[in-house]
Amino acid sequence: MINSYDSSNGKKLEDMDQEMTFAQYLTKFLKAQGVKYIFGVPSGDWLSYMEAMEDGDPEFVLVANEATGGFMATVYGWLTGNPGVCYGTTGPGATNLSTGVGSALLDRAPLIALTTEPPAEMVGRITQMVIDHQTLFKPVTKHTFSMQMNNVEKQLIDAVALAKAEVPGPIHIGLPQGMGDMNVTAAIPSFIEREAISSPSDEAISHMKEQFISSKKPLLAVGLTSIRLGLGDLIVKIAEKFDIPVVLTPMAKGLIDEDHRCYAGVLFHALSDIVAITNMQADLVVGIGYDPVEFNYESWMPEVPLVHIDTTACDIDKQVYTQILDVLGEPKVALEALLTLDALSFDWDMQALQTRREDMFSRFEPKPGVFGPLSVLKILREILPDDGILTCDVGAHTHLIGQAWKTKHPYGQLMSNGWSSMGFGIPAAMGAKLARPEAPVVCITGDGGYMMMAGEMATAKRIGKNIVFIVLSDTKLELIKLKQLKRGKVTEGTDLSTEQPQIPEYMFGVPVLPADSTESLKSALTEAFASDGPVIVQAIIDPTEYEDLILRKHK
Ligand SMILES: Cc1ncc(C[n+]2csc(CCOP(=O)(O)OP(=O)(O)O)c2C)c(N)n1
Ligand SMILES: [Mg+2]
Repeated sequence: MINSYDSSNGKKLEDMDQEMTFAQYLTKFLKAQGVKYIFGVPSGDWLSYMEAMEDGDPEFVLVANEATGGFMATVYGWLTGNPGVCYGTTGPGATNLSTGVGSALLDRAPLIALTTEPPAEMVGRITQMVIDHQTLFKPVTKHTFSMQMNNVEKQLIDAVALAKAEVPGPIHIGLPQGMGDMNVTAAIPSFIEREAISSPSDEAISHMKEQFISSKKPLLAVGLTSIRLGLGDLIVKIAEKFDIPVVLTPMAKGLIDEDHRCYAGVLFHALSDIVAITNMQADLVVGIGYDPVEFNYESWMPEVPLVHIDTTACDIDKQVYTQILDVLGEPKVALEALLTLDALSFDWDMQALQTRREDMFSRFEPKPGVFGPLSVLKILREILPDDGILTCDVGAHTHLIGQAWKTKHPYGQLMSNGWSSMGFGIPAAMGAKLARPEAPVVCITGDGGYMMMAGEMATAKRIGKNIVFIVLSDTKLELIKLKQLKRGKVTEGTDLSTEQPQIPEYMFGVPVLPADSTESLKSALTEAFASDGPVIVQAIIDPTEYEDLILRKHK
């Protein structure tokens, strides 16, 4: 519970308690926590908070739909480690916001969601815009509460500490109507550090070593906790020292090079059946920061023992998987302990692994004469610098990107594979650009996801920075269409239009460059990345490549 956090974390910045309005207090408090932006759509009650932000620190970023505010705050939270902050007004503002806030829950980001809450006496009565925000946010947050006027400092310190603590997630704070203008007397705390993670027990470490030593074919399965806790170097060292394969979840891409001799592929996405050949040979799985929110262990793991190195206990069907060792606590301690073992000789055929890897990537080479998603990925990879960030949406294209895209650094590829909401990619690119202004940022979205978020082109225009949005225009909700095909029954509801839509020159002031061939895409992307502002590249693609590559077996 929230009360268990110690308010002495976050010492007073300014010794003296000061009197000011709550709106002024909240904005000063957030600034001291490294919060540079609040994403949302305003309301009458929010005006006092915007007045308090007049010096632009933090800055209010107006979006077209509050869901975008939640997605941008999620990505901002990932990339900075500080809570991303978003706002929505009473009722419909809050429901829109909740779609983005769910991403912070299931994609694991520290986030503070603010809403203007109706007065307590009106909840349950029939009144314009009024619903119960506490009930609304309960299933999409780590914690939700209504702000009280007494001891505001402790309430906010606890909220930030809880948002950042393992596993990070969203906290919803309902701001009672009219609170912004009320006076409070409180001090501004300094930066609140993430709560330290305790070390795993000696007993768990020694059992882990025993299991590792006695296995013949251990497999490292790496998930998104490893990105958050910066475990990449240690994981690569272990893989190299013992010459063992590594599989990743989609959100862990970037932790090990796709050309590394120990790399076995990404779970769940394209050509997962090739990755499964490696998985099914393992006689021990060592999950490292493996968060099953992306893909449950039992969906791909052979029935062998599991060592789960993470900050939280393993979630798996314990009737089927009976030999599970949780090594809970700071994963670095467990990984360093593995590295102290003498070099061991395992039974993996690393030559065969290389052949499988090469075979997999050769199948991502575009076929001559076809301009499909594979050509888009190939050309973009040639053009995007290594420090670039690619965000993507949710659809058939995500399954391809997850496996085919070569990711040059952690957080180099951003996707929502826990919440998996269409509409994520465009806001994610804007959040990434604000968090990392020096990095080139590009988004790939399907046309269905683009339709959900087209109004955000106005947001991108206002932000004014160079972001390239590639829309894969295949006139279909292709992922669902492929699922229809698999069932042998194509029914209605997946054709977005009967023909390619006319491409406008501008979308809310953002130029749109069409591309329907390798050459036109190359020149459109070159022009787009050279621009000072946002640019849309609308790629008219043939989607037939997906059919052979995605929705394959995992076991
Ligand atoms: C908000 C939301 N609604 C519906 C879905 C289910 N869904 C997953 S992928 C998809 C189709 C996406 O189509 P598009 O954006 O065109 O991408 P494509 O599959 O064509 O690459 C749908 C409807 C979802 N994940 N999220
Ligand atoms: Mg589509």
